[in-house]
Amino acid sequence: MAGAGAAASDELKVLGVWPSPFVIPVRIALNMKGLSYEYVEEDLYNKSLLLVGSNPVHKKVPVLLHGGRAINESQIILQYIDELWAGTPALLPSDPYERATARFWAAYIDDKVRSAWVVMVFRYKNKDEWAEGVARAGEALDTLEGAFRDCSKGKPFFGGDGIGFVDLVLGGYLGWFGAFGKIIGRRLIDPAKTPLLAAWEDRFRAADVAKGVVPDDVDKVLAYQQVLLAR
Ligand SMILES: N[C@@H](CCC(=O)N[C@@H](CS)C(=O)NCC(=O)O)C(=O)O
Ligand SMILES: *[C@@H]1O[C@H](CO)[C@@H](O)[C@H](O)[C@H]1NC(C)=O
Ligand SMILES: *[C@@H]1O[C@H](CO)[C@@H](O)[C@H](O)[C@H]1NC(C)=O
Repeated sequence: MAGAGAAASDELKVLGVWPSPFVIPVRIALNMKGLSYEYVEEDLYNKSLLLVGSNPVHKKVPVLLHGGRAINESQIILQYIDELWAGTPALLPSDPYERATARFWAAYIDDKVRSAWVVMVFRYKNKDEWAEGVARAGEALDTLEGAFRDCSKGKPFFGGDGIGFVDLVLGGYLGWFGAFGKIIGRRLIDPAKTPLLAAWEDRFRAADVAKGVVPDDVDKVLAYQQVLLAR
């Protein structure tokens, strides 16, 4: 790697917390690109000096450290990775219109799914508000069922044959969706209502690059939620 934008070394480090829907996509993207990286688990209630020093404005994870330089914000990190390690597998399509479409749906997820997730995680003790969060997630997932039909064109992922940008952004939530599924007694991505997305969920979870990154221990996620609620 050369040029003015090049990092001083190729060392990669991810600062994260294991159930974070924003950290998980970054780790899977690095796996997809075949890049090895050091993963540093943060305690969000006692942040490391490295995190505070790397992202002093937000002090949020994920942060990708590449040769000691910080890149912040999950979707920006995904684009950085895709631009720097261009080529196969690509996270974003090469066609500008298709790239715009992928960014549109990623932004939609970051708006509608994230806000419903925040309610489902943090308003758990207010049953009315919580049910409203589940309903709002359902509405967003209905919309995403149509997006999946259009984007995938009959292929397994939003990105086509392989996992892409939109898959990663939505896939980051699957650990939490599993936990909410245990609470509501059915899958949050309901196969009866959104069969394409339900089948997509199964494929995403089964991908080698997602193994060990997407949490599959529902009780561990629910225990983490209790820690968050206790603070
Ligand atoms: N927009 C950010 C959101 C990141 C975010 O909210 N991270 C949470 C963990 S899930 C965090 O670090 N929270 C710590 C804090 O707000 O103090 C992204 O996409 O990276
Ligand atoms: C906070 O983290 C530091 C190391 O980063 C550790 O030495 C200290 O014991 C931690 N404090 C608490 C209250 O967990
Ligand atoms: C990362 O965040 C810090 C502030 O927290 C900012 O100064 C820096 O420019 C950001 N860098 C990137 C590449 O996101």
